[in-house]
Amino acid sequence: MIDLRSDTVTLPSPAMREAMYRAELGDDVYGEDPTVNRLQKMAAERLGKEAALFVPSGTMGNTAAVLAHTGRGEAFIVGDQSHIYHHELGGASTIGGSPRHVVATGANGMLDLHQIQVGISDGSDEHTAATALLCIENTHNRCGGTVLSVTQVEALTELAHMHGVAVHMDGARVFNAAIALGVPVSTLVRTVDSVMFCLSKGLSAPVGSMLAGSRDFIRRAQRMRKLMGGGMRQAGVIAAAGIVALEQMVDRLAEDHENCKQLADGLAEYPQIDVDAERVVTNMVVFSVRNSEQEPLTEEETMQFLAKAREHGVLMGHIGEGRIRAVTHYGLDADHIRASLVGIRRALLDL
Ligand code: TLP
Repeated sequence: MIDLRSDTVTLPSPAMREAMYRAELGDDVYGEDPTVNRLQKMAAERLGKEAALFVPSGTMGNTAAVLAHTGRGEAFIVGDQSHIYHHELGGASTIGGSPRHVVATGANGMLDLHQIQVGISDGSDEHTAATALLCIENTHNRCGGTVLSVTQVEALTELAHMHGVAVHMDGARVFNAAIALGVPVSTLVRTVDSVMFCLSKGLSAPVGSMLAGSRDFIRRAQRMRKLMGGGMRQAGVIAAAGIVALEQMVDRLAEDHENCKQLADGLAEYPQIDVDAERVVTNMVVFSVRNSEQEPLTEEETMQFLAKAREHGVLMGHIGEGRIRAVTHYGLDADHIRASLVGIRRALLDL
């Protein structure tokens, strides 16, 4: 079975398992786990931020960030296709009491600057919650792993900062973005106030994400992590895999990107598949399928197609509105991609 549902399905490398076994441990709630401390220092340095915090998941990292940036009743701006808006249960609003102001997401994951400008409130109108934060996403998941360039990130942060609004980047896959752009990750996140990235996606660690920002921000975020029950004890046993992820798994993301390009180019050759292979720059491809009469599949038919693909050995995910997502990752090579294309072709013939 070739699992293209997500890069979250990656299993730890042998070096990670070895490092986990040997990890020096302590109680991290006392700040005494040497492995967690090392990972946090490493992540902060890598991102060019003052401090970093190890959190159990990307969702908790994003939620802690929003809570740390916004007070109760202060709003944050978020894209309508973002993970924070779509897939995190509205956590920051539910837990922290921060209303969301939603703006449109462009096809490449960029948010409309004009809509942001109009959406920012300074609180002088008693009817409107004052805006404290803008959330951006890079790479952009629902847009198909698209990348915001350094210039785009700078334009967003410049606008927000002009109005005294902080910027948080959901950089679950920010290393994929940096590799695709060919820039150091620290350059890409230089102007944002905080960034979350996941160790447990393309970087292949079994658990964990990092949140980075100023020392003062991380102190507040640490309290929010505790509030959500995310204070972990001998967490070095999982942080050890995170250290290996940062040391050994970043540069190889380029292979995932090449494999995804190969997959997208192959899909583009199938007349029943609608895909913009040009847009594939990282490890995701989003496409939709037409039936033999060239009509778009209904939701139900899309699910049937996915079930057929599964029968032919390929697992992929439905992300709504007939769109299918395939993600390349550690453990898959060019042969797996060729085999996936064969499986998908067979599933199309079964339609
Ligand atoms: N994304 C998962 C699913 O939740 C959709 C996936 O398979 O891609 N930000 C972004 C941009 C993400 O894609 C994800 C996970 C998260 C945050 C949350 O990370 P976790 O799953 O660690 O809470």
